[in-house]
Amino acid sequence: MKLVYAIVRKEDGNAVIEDLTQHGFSVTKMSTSGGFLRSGNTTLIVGTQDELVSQAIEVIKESCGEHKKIVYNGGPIAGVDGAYMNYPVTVDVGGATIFVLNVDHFEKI
Ligand code: 2BA
Repeated sequence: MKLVYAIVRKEDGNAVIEDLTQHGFSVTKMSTSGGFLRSGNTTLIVGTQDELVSQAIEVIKESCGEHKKIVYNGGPIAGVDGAYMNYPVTVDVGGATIFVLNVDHFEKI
């Protein structure tokens, strides 16, 4: 058995939990903070059989893997007649840091 630790962005946490649960994985969510940015993130713990680890990682990747997103808050630029408008910018969002650990013993009582 393995324990998968996935550190994801706080805003991605619920979606990843939902996807993992729908695929039959049990998940524990912890509210954590990154040591570098000191801002909140979410750490998910998934205990699963060895042969299902790659599927769990695939689900996490599908749900919150790094991707490009177009946002419209790149800052206002001057428009005609003194009006201001936002312009679209492409940003990288998502991503996860994943650790897979061996489990020596597992039981539910
Ligand atoms: P990521 O490498 O994607 O890491 C995101 C979060 O995952 C980290 O948040 C931390 O909570 C966790 N994490 C990553 N690698 C880990 C490890 N080896 N052991 C334990 N936890 C780990 P933060 O620490 O707030 O880091 C946020 C982002 O800042 C990192 O994104 C990375 O791009 C950058 N970063 C982190 N440490 C850095 C450093 N010493 N120098 C420069 N950039 C750093």
